[in-house]
Amino acid sequence: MAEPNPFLRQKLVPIRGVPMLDSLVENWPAVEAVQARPDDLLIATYPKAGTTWISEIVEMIYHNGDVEKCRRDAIHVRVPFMEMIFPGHPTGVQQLEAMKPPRLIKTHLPAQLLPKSFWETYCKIIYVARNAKDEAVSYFHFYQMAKVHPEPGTWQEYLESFMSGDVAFGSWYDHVKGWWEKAKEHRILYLFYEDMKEDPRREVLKVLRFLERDVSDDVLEKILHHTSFQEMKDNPMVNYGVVPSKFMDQSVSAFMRKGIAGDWKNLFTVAQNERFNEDYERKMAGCTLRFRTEI
Ligand code: PPS
Repeated sequence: MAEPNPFLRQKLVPIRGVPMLDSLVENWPAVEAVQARPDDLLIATYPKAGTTWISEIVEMIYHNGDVEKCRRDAIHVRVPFMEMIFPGHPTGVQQLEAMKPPRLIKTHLPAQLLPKSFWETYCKIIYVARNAKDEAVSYFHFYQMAKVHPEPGTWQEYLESFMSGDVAFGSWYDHVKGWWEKAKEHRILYLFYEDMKEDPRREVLKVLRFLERDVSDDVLEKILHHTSFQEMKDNPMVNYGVVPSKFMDQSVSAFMRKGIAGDWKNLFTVAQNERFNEDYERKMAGCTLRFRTEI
């Protein structure tokens, strides 16, 4: 009988108290030793916050709107996922080491686990946050299709895991708060998914200012068009269509699933919503962060 694939339906194990996919543990010393460069741009997010979207926007900015250059490879090759291990591929760390600067780097690590060289080099960081309810829904669908994760169980069971932070990369609440605190002292552009949905032009202009770059109006239009949900959904270089279905089964749920704010209303029951709100107030008490759960 064939051995079970160790990358499928992995268990979560704590790394410095944060639940992580089992496969990441062995590689952790290499992650901690990553040497950041001052010209790196780190894209940090909790999973499902709009990582791929902001990555493609920045790629388009770096390539002055040249769509063909942005189609040269899949997004996880162009913007290596620092702490990740894909079976049969170089690790995120190895990809970064082989990459020519300026590097774009993806991470889902909570701020307290970021390799210290990123703080020391003072490189720029873009953090994107998304409201907790849509996060829970998007992550639940992702757990079902991206089979590196543990089985999610029912929606009710998954929601409990999400609220208690027992999901890959840990607590959403701690993640958004940890990075919010860091944004007070580091060069971090803290963006919100809901703002990007509401007015992508305004948010891309913010990114341009932060990166101290300028593009023509034509290029800005190209960036907005190329990174619209529909364009990205149809683009195999960003929709993860190149990942084998045994790892990401898009027939279970598409990676580019709905791309909206407020989808949580289709899944949360009234009772779940009440319980979630109460728990949310407790966990976010004293924090100045404000999220919109619809736009
Ligand atoms: S991952 O796996 O953590 O890297 O996923 P991530 O890219 O952070 O998040 C995936 C969700 O972002 C939505 N998405 C978009 N929404 C609007 N516009 C654009 N262009 C866009 N690109 C990706 C994607 O659909 C996932 O959200 P859900 O709610 O599941 O649809």
